[in-house]
Amino acid sequence: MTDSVTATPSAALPSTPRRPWWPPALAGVLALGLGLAVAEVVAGALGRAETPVVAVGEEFIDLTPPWLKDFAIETFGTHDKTALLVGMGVVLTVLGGLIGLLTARRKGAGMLAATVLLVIAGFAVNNRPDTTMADLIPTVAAGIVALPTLSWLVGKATAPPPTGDAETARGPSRRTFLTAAGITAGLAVVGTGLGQLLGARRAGVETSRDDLATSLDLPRATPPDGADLTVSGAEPWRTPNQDFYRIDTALSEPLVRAEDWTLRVHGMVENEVELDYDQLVRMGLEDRWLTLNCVSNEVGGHLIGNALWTGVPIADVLALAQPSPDADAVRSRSQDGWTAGTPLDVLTDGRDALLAVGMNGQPLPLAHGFPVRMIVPGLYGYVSATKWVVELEVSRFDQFNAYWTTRGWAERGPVKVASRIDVPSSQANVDAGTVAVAGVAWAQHRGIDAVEVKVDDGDWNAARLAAVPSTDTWRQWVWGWDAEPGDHRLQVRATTADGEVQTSEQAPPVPDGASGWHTIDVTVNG
Ligand SMILES: Nc1nc2c(c(=O)[nH]1)N[C@H]1C(S)=C(S)[C@@H](COP(=O)(O)O)O[C@H]1N2
Ligand SMILES: [Mo]
Repeated sequence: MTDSVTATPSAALPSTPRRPWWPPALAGVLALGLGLAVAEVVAGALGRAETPVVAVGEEFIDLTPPWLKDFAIETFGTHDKTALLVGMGVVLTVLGGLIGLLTARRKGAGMLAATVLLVIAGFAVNNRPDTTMADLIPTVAAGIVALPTLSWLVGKATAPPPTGDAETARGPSRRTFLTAAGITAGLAVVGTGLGQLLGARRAGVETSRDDLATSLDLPRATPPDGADLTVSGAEPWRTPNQDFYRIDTALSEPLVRAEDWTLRVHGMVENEVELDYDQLVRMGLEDRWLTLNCVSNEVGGHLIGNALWTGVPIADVLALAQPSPDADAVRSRSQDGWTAGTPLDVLTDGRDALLAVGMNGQPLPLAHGFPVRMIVPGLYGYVSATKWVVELEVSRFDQFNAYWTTRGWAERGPVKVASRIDVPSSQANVDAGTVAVAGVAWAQHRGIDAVEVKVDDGDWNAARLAAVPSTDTWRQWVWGWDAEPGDHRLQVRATTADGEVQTSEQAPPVPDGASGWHTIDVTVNG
């Protein structure tokens, strides 16, 4: 068989021309380019900033050693970012070309190389501060488009001539490839343009926020004296914005510029009111330390944070509208249609329930409800802390359901008294001797009067409490444990200022918040 083939006189076939290298290389470049363009479109549509290209670029900037950064800034000045993007373009072109060539020789290997490249980009996205799983969607979309395109286009680039005629190297199959390549390139260009356009919306909101950072004159968010015990390993009393837990149903953050924002107050009111951002802010801003927590927080969990919020009392805004005496609830609605039902009396009983515009001395971050959100001390977030709020409807609880109350969660959501051990950490090994046991306790708007720690089956020991500016924040505590070698169990419980001792009864988060004592096991080395 082999013999007969090799024996075929070469004169019987036209000498097979060496296939040119560039079509599969071009196919690789275009497939990668289209994938990245799709990522731009998807990121733009979702309002996500982290496209694979942006994330890899940012990781590169972060990983650049200082000498190279200095060199780049010296050489390219303010064009250093452009230089980086051009450099990335060159690298991506070369990589795309190599992947195309590899795919032409060994398809599996080429596809694998392309996948590896996208996985690396995925890691870069994931590594950026502030990203969530949703930020990976553009990169995944890039893969879904780039891989089949690569296979298809390389196939066209390497398709054998339909006849043995050498001329066909320039014949129909080459033309088919060039058409396919042209279409891919066209789509990539259109996609990139569309992505830029969509991304501009987010950029507009970020600009709006940046402008407020200077014009709002927000306070410096320095914790009050004595509030932070600064025990090593414990969570700081003030939660930095980038560490503040984020919970919402929005796949992409609603994008609302402060200039475009309005709040409508209506329903069972004497006067319907509509306020824009400037009108709201001119009503007078107040700064309040408030602790916000999620009803889904498990005992010992971290869906809780404490920040300095700047905003206008909700009661002042409601007073403009004059709620009817028959009303007992306010249904708030976000720009993306999420709703919460809050007791009207809670909003008007004098507590610091705010329409917040600032968080820790910054305009609200987009993820935390820019430009305006609600925050109500003493209630879980799901019944009170509406982000991107645009509407307050004064109503009655028997006349509506809110987002989570139609899904099995309680209609009212007062915060349950709770406490947490931060140090030592669960399963820690510590040395015998005096060990600082420390953590936080909270019962917003009632206040914490005592925290006690129990070791194994011993007595309750009173912890020392840190200072707090009001009853509306969590309170740090510390207790010096004379730790003896062996395995031990630590438990904590808090008592509110109005005398409620935290129950040991364990309840899951559904329907109205978890309860039970935070319990950890530690080993004391002999
Ligand atoms: N628009 C909107 N606001 C929302 C939510 C949401 O899904 N959409 N979730 C609420 C819940 S359940 C909580 S616990 C808090 C969390 O606020 P944070 O993400 O700023 O920590 O926001 C509340 N406000
Ligand atoms: Mo929540």
